Amino acid sequence: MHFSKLSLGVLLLVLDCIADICENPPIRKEWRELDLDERHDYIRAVRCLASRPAISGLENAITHFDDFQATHSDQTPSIHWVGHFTLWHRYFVATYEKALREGCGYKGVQPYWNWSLDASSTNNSSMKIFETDIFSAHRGFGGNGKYLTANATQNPFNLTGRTGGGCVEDGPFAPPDFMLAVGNPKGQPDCLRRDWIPWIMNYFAQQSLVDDVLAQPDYTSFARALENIPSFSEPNIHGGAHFGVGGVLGTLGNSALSPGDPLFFLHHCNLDRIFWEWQNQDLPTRFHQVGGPIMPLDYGGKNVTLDFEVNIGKLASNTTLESLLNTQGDFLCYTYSG
Ligand SMILES: [Cu+2]
Repeated sequence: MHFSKLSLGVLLLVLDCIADICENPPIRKEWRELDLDERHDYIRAVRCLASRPAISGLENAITHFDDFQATHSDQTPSIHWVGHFTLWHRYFVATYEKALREGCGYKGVQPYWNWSLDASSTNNSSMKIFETDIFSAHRGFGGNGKYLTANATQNPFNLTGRTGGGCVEDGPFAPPDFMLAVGNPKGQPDCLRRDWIPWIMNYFAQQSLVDDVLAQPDYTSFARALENIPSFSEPNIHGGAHFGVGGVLGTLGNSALSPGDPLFFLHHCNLDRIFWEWQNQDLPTRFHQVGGPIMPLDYGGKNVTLDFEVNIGKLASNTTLESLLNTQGDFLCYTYSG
């Protein structure tokens, strides 16, 4: 009798575990694969997130959308040019997607922007990359800001070819409806800004550069190729949308505050899709492989391991790198359309 009770308990436990396994993963899609209603529902949910109260307790965070910007800002020095860069951002985007679903009734998936589809491989100064639906006022996230001059302090890398810097003036994220409190003096939120730089966008978003990253033989070299060096003398696919869209004065070009532009999540979702595609070339190995430095750019120093813990503050619980490797495991549950 006692034995059978125990067996029943074990059986229920096993059934419970099976129920947790990701059976029908939501399929994340490219922005253009979403129909107009799906796009508007995503935008509605992002705006809803920006109307819900903050939970992070971080400085100047007023809304739950702010929480994400503030959490990234808080950790900026320890999550870039490190071995956990890809997995930290994977967790961050998945948590944002969850917040849209659970906090704002979003029924769809986290979309990505495959910028390689829009990049010109023959003309770096082409503006065509900015004519894509992503920047449409009605079918996307609105366009560029007005041109503003930038002084040497604002533009330490002396980036050329800037075209904006002012507030995004059209679409769903224009002021005064959508304002950013984090990183600005208390009580003085600023608008979302964009500062398109065509040559960076076209050059860094090339499919050939993505292919080079995908050809890397192991996690450490993959992660390093994705971020490359903190300089504009060599291209890197991570920097493409950051500095091609955000430029010098734009939100997405500010390394700490970049998640203030809702496009951050479509850009990083695309990088995650590239990571997923790379993993899919050899899943048995790449579900169990991490590497790269714990400290930024410290390639001779201590490396991250599978049990290395990442945290995204109060947005979600701490977790290990290992738990984040499988997008269809018992921790994360999603896949990509291609
Ligand atoms: Cu980041």
